[in-house]
Amino acid sequence: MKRKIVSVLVCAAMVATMAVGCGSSSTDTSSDAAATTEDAAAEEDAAATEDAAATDDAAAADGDVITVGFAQVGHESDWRTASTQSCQDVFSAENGYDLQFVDCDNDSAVQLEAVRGFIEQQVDYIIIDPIVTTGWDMVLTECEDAGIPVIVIDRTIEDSDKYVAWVGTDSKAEGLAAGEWLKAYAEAKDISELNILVIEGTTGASAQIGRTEGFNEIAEREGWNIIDSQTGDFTQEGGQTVMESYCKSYEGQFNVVVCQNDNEAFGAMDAMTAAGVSYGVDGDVILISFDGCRAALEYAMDGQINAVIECNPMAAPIVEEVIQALEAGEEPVAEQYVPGSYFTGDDSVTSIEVNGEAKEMTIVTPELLETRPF
Ligand code: GYE
Repeated sequence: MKRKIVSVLVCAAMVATMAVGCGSSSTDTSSDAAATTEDAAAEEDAAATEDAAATDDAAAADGDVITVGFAQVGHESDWRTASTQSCQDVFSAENGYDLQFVDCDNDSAVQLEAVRGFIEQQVDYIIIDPIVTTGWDMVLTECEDAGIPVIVIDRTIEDSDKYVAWVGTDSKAEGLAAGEWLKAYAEAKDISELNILVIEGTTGASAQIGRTEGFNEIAEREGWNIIDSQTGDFTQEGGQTVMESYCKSYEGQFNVVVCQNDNEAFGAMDAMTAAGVSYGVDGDVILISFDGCRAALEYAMDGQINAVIECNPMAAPIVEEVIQALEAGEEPVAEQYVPGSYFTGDDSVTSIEVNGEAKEMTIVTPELLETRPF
């Protein structure tokens, strides 16, 4: 909004300059009549300019262009691409927004710098998808001092409460779901011993912390053996590198691989194929991933990934509701969860119970993929 007012003033100044220019050229004609006509025209122009400025002011007061700074994690995964797209679609110029987007390339220092840049630009709102959960209180205090509301999206912040709302998914519930599905699947297939390798997400990210906590809770409860758990940084390359080393170190010793996102699973699949390890519905290794982007669901449909726990990246419409509530002077909803589904390629497990709630396992079909939004 501040930006809009500035641009209205700049326009008015430009029109005024043009009017002065016209007036001075009229004196060159040395015709009084022409000068009078020019003066009248200049007066009319000025009046029209004032009217236009008044209309613009009214529009601005109506909530015209809203400037939003978004400090995005990076571009590490298909999920991230979908999240960025969701924000760009919602906070578009057609929808009345000026989106200042910064891809922080998974670097916390860059992310803090991006937020400080938004403060300097005096944006109206700041959206942060925090790479890691800590290190936030100082910069969020700066946002608060500048009077800029912060909305946290997707991942959580643990060391500060200086933000107005959070919109995201429940990563611990996602981890629990992966565990509950594995328990039910092992029972259905009569597999008595589970030897598990985990490829974690970015260390210190709430998605990594929550998914690890949730899955480990079930593993402990069931007495499963987690052989190793290393970070693949939520990337395909990271997943592949970790899996290559797992295949060497634990050859013949594992029958489950849990990847904390789809892209890590794609990398792990390449590494297992190269090492001659079979996976999926007909393979020796049960493969689980999180996110549920289109490519992963295709693999689930083909039986290459056994189960995919969805994490829905389309949070931007809910973030917009928060912003609209703030614009209207209302208290926004402080915490909102984007719901997710659970997918498989076969009917071995039809439903699981997570946090005491029964949830259906959805079998991926070509029809489902046709309407998949990400
Ligand atoms: O699972 C992963 C991404 O924070 C939930 O980050 C998000 C995770 C998502 O890079 O693919």
